[in-house]
Amino acid sequence: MAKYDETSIKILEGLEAVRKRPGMYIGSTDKRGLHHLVWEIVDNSIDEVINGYGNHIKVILNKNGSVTISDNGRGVPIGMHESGKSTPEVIYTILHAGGKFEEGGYKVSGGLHGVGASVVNALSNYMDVVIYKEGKISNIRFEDGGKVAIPLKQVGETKKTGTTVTFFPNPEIFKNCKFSYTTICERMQESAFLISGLTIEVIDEEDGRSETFFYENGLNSFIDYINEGKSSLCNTLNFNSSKNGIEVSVALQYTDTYNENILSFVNNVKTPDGGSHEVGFKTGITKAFNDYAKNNNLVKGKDSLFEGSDVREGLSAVISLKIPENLLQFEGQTKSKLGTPEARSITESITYEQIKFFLEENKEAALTIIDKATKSMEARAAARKARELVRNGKGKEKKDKILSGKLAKATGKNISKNELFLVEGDSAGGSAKTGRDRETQAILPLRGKVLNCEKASNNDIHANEELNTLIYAIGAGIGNDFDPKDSNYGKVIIMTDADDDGAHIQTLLLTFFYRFMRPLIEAGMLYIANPPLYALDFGKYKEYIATDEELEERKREVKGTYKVQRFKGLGEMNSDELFETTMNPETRSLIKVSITDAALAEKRVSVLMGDKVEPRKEWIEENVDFTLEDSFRR
Ligand code: 1YM
Repeated sequence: MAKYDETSIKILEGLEAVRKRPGMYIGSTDKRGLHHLVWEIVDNSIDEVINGYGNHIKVILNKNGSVTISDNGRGVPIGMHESGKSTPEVIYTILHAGGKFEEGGYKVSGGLHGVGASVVNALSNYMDVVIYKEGKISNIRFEDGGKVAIPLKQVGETKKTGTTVTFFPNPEIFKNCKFSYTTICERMQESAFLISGLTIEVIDEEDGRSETFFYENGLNSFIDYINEGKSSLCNTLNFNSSKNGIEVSVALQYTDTYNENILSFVNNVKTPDGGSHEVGFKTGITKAFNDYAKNNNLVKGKDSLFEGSDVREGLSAVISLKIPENLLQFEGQTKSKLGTPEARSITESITYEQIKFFLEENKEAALTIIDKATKSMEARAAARKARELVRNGKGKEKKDKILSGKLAKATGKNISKNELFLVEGDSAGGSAKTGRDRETQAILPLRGKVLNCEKASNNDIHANEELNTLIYAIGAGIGNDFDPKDSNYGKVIIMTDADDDGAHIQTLLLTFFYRFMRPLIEAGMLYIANPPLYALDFGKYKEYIATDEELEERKREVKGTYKVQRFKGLGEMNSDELFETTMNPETRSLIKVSITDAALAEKRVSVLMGDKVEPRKEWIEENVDFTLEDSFRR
């Protein structure tokens, strides 16, 4: 018995360590860390499916803020563990417990943290586990970060098998405990793409939304989804290979767009920062195209070799690897980049062989893609010449001419403090020019609609006056040459009306920045201004209000007489008002644009550029990270 107490104390100490340093186990305690809890539990269900048991996973966001995950696998083992505790108690309370509890199990999914269900338990107010197995329904409940509240007991009979886990995250640990339906759907959809035949349901009990993901054709379905609405240049190409226990599966297709879209996964978990498998894939493609072009006299001379980016224009690809645990290596702070060196060589050789074979067998598609790559190569050369001109001072005249009369420059020389406002319309542009802080704030009014960059090439961009002005004003190049360190401004701020038109212009600009100046977003230098929607006019002074909810709240609180003024556009504010509410660093609130996940953003940009207003609004709400710089408006 004494031994039992000792191990119990050790376990509680273990879970206590998780609570003290949650970041060590789940990366962070922000939105990302919160969702990590869900992935940990879902990964156990996915492992079960991959091992051949079950085909259905359900994720329910409950009304009270807890989340329930269930599967129809074998059910967590319910026997006694050698320690004298029930197996579920061991699984959910001992750190790093997992894997082989009965014969034949082996962990395939996860692998990034792989810390398991006990960490989720440690970081939850309660966790409730229901197991359907051996004809019985069994239940165990933990409270207060993993203390057994109700030991494992039978609560009924059943013919089903499976596991259901419900947990409520600890609000003292997580800054924000609200799960995002969209984030969960996105990840679950990805898992459904990667595991053909698996059905995943996501249900939001709060507002009744639900989604079911099921794909029969795995990676091919994934490519269809990514390329939805785009014109393809060839059928989806599909190949697999395995060597030394590493399995590689790839699906790819070219479209007539100009962007590259490569998604990679290891053991069913996304590797957003790529790594050795992506490097191998890219090298293989570049080699295959160059060899094919040389052998068929499609490029001349040693100087006109394709660069990688040339042969990836318009390419969508999904790369999925299965790597045994002993060969898994990850790099980077978030462990989101594959390091395993063997993954590179095997992915490179299979990609090279398959692409070369594909090009030889599909002459027409090959010529179309080679033609596209050749144009990209030529555009690269042209861009280099243009840059050299500017660098040698010859292009300066053109640049000054383009900017003159449009850009109101900031007088201050401290670039990191300087801000560029991109303002919708000449009238608001005028107010902004008058009201601004001349030392640090520059104004560039945008006339009319910005070019839709979703399908624009570098040449189209350079031919567009509006975007040219913007590129010159920022002064840090474009595309592969863009370097945020060269930016003339520390912040670039999009300032549009708070209506549908404004949202559209915002989207067009975000698309442009996403496609052609992505490092600016990654460096946290792109912002959206947040003009007020209303003012309460008390006669002597005005109070500005950002949202409809806030307006309702203030109406209830405020006594006395006032008029409600609704701002339809920036133009309705005079220059002082515009400065005070939207531009003054002391009083404004800015929204920092952040792309946590470039691949999803890519899909969203496609969604955004469609005609539907609703998904666009939802995108802006969900994606533009609402980290308000100044926490509230005065
Ligand atoms: C909603 C979460 O955990 N399902 C699940 C988990 C396990 C098993 C089946 C299972 C595994 C094995 C044998 C085996 C287990 N997970 C763990 C650990 N759903 C969910 N379904 N029999 C059943 O691996 O041999 C241990 S068992 F530790 F990873 F959590």
